[in-house]
Amino acid sequence: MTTTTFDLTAYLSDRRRQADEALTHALPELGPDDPGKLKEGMQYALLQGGKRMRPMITIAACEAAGGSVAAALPASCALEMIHAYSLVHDDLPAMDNDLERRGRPTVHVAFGHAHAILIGDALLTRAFEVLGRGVSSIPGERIAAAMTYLAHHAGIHGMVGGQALDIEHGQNILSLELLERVHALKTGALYAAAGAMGALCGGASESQVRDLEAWGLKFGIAFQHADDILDDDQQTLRTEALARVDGLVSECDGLAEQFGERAQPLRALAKWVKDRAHAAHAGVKAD
Ligand code: GRG
Repeated sequence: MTTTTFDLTAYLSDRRRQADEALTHALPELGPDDPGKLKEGMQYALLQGGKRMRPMITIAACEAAGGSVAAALPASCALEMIHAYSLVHDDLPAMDNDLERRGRPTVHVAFGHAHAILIGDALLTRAFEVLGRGVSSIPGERIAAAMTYLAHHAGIHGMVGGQALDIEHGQNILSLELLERVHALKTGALYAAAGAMGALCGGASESQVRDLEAWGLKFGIAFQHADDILDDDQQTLRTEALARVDGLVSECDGLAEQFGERAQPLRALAKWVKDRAHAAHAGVKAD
């Protein structure tokens, strides 16, 4: 198909600004009534940095389906809140025991261990509240379906299950198949939710929702392979992983074809992941 030049940098900058603004309003307001400084902790975990890739995919999927940015914002916020909660819990001493994230002390270092658990819990539950409130233009049954996709992909059959699999295997992953199973659950699942929820909010048909869910899953796996190559993780599988990125991105493009010009952001995002993986493999530091 013919494509006009698409400025991904300008697109991301505009959509990130809108997602950031929506995230600010999606949190409980700060005030004197904040036992344990949980509200402050939620802001700390959610509003300081991060690439906002999951909201970007939610918005791009919604636009591919013919919807507006505004229609995708509640789902985008919900997803980013779940991502933020997962990072807070992942950094805890019982998990990765990380002291810094995004250049600052991790939440449990800044707020204490018990409160970090509660801040994660509060973000997780607030996500469903924000999604449930939705926007008036989206029918309730679509919001309910989006919630089901989100719970499915964030839970035992998605990110939480992937984290458990990762803990079980640790650094001893020698097959690409197992590595991809971990990536699909731990990282891909939230991107699959982004594709499906964006599609639902954009008014997509059932088959389009499934296709954009599949797009998100493949994108997420490719994103994690690219991250591994960039961080020099899983060194023995590096070259195989690069070939998989190419394959996954081309499958993404196949799925996006039906959406024509409206899928330009999705195509540009998939290309960005591919370029990132190739640059990292060649030893060039990407953003
Ligand atoms: C604790 C239930 C639970 C899950 C934890 C998030 C996670 C699952 C683990 C963190 C370690 C890791 C490498 C996970 C893969 C997902 C991932 C790439 C997280 C980082 O996402 P980015 O790059 O981060 O989008 P930013 O900071 O840009 O938001």
